Amino acid sequence: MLIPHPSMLVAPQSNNIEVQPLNLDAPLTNHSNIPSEFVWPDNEKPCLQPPELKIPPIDMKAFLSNDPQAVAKVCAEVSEACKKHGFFLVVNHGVDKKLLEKAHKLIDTFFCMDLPEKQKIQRKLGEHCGFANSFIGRFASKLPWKETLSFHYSNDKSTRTVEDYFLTSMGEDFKDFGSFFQEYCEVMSNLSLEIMELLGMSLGVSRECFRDFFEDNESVMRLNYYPPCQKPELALGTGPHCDPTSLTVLHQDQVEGLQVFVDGKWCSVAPKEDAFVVNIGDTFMALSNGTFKSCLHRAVVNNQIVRKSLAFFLCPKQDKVVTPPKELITNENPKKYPDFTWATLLEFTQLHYRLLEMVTREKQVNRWPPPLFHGQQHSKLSFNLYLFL
Ligand SMILES: O=C(O)CCC(=O)C(=O)O
Repeated sequence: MLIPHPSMLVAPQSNNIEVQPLNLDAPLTNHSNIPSEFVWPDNEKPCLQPPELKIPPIDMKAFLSNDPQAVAKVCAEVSEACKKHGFFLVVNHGVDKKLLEKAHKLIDTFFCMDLPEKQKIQRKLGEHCGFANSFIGRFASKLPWKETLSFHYSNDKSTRTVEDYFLTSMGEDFKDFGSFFQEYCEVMSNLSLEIMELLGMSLGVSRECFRDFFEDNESVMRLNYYPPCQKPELALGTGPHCDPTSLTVLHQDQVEGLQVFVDGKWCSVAPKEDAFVVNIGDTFMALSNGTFKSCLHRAVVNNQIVRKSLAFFLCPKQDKVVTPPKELITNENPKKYPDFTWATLLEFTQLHYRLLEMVTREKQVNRWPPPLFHGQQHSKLSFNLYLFL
């Protein structure tokens, strides 16, 4: 039986975040069609059985073993994957299976609450934290078939950003929820810093170079919840986008849905319980002076079961200047992007999301730098951030 999620039944509003039921007088299950706001144009509709992307499982234990041969092998694999498409898996990462199981359970706990409860932390226009459903108030078309809960994490050990956020906005009942995700983010931050060592070595700079850069990271965590959709061939859970952040460390449940655009076609990334999916974001692409790619991806939905994913988006401290290490700027590979701070890029994503609709896939791949950094050449550039934040 198809079970629509009640909070999907909300209409987009243009100037405020109040939600109104869509004018549907019967449950969605009785409708042969989904609301038109969720229907994607023909040229962007999902392919539900794409080929699988063969991405290398990167053995973190081998990397951390300090065995020179094992390290060299892992670095070569990462380098190849990141130059080609920017996606890889990490296995033997040391993250406790129980932590992941609990995280997935808590996603259910949160998203299965009644809508008014979740709306206690409804994300407001212009903000990137809180609960969002149907991206109300932002867009009137191409809505993602999902709900999300996003929050900030700071690696400044004197703060407990996540715990405080939930305690303040949801009350005492959410203290444990907040402290659990505080711990989850700490674990993700540590893993991301290890991956940064690996990326540094794979790029031929020092092991510490990027680790040090991200040591005081101010990152974003997002829980994605995709209810079943009776017309999965018309809708998308997450629209095509590249992450503007630096590195994404994602854990998906056992339900297929993540797709990556590689070699001109959409490919699926099969779920693997013991692995994290890691992808390069735009900010790291700039830090690597364009050597490593930030890749277009999206998530499709299905008509049977809920799909869940947990995404940790590693970001630099907001005022840090993003500039590649000098070893990566050469005569053969001159500096590709102007320096910027993550705060500026974040502001850009908020002010100008959906400013530029992508015309062709080719343009999407060449979308950097955003117009903000590139004078008035809007027509030549495309920067697809609108579905990210
Ligand atoms: O759920 C997924 O697999 C992808 C999620 C994603 O791309 C995002 O949250 O930005």
